Amino acid sequence: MNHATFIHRCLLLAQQGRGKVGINPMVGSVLVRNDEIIAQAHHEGFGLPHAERSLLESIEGSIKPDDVLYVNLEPCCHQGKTPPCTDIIIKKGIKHVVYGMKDPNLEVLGKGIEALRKAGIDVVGPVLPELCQRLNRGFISLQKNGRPYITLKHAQTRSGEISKPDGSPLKITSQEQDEWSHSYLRARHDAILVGAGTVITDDPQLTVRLKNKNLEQSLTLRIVLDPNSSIPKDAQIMGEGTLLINKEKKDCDQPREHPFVGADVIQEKGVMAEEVPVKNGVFDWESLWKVLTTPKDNFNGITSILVEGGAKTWDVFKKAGMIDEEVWLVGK
Ligand code: AOF
Ligand code: ZN
Repeated sequence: MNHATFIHRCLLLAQQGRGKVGINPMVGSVLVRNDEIIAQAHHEGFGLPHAERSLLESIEGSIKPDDVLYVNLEPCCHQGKTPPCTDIIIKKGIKHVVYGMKDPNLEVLGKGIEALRKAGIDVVGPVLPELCQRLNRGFISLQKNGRPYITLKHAQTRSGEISKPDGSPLKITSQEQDEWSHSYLRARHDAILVGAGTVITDDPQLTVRLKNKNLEQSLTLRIVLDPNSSIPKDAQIMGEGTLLINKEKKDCDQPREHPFVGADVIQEKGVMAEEVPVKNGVFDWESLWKVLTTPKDNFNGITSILVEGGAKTWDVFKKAGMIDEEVWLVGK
């Protein structure tokens, strides 16, 4: 029996939850009998049943003593919005569980495994922990650091330019590089973040455009740090799936309508807007993370951000040490 093959399969399933699970982890699970997958499921969305529960509830026949349940994250043993997975695993008579990584959530961490072992279940793992951790780096970051995982993406020419001398946009990257960054950067983060300056000069769409149409997913949130509500209301980015972060009204030097675009436009275009206090000239990080990781209405929160610029925004993140990974795309 090759455990790694089946954990791989769990990871593929888990990814289908990207952009839907909010601040929860992406989790996939398969049930294996005689080396063959006989059932599979993934965590389909925030507040919805967990992968293992979905899988076990879909099984009609009885569980056999040699059946093995695979899951890329340690099964939970706590009551959250959904009941503990360990309960249904035990109740259904599963005797073998293989997991990919421990759950960093302190309510679970190791206790899920313990509960299963206590019930006489043979538990094997971690299997492929690095790959499992890579997929759920956002969830891990949120659990451990209280903030999303942050990747900075830079693009510059070989001689170091990021725009034309007059500040107007410069095409830096090749089509191949663009395809790579859509598939490997934009599609693998919950949100893409830019500063207001980038929206004003470049008017970007910030959507995920994938060559393989089967992989198309447009659930990536677009965040604009727009303290002074200065982006034009007809910017391409003004639409559903965009969140504007504005200064609090009391921090504004001049009285003005707030947010600038007006509640009517926000509603008409389906844009979300939140106010975050400013401290020492930048948004207060803790308040920003709270807004981005607290589910509210239709927003389930995010756990990873791709910071696309511009230079001022990169600087603010770097100076504050709010950075986990940096990618440089160097054009001609
Ligand atoms: C699993 N399988 O598919 C997921 C797990 O509020 P709840 O009930 O959705 O619980 C969320 C927590 O449960 C989350 O923080 C993480 O610790 C675990 N997620 N566990 O066994 C799953 N999504
Ligand atoms: Zn669970």
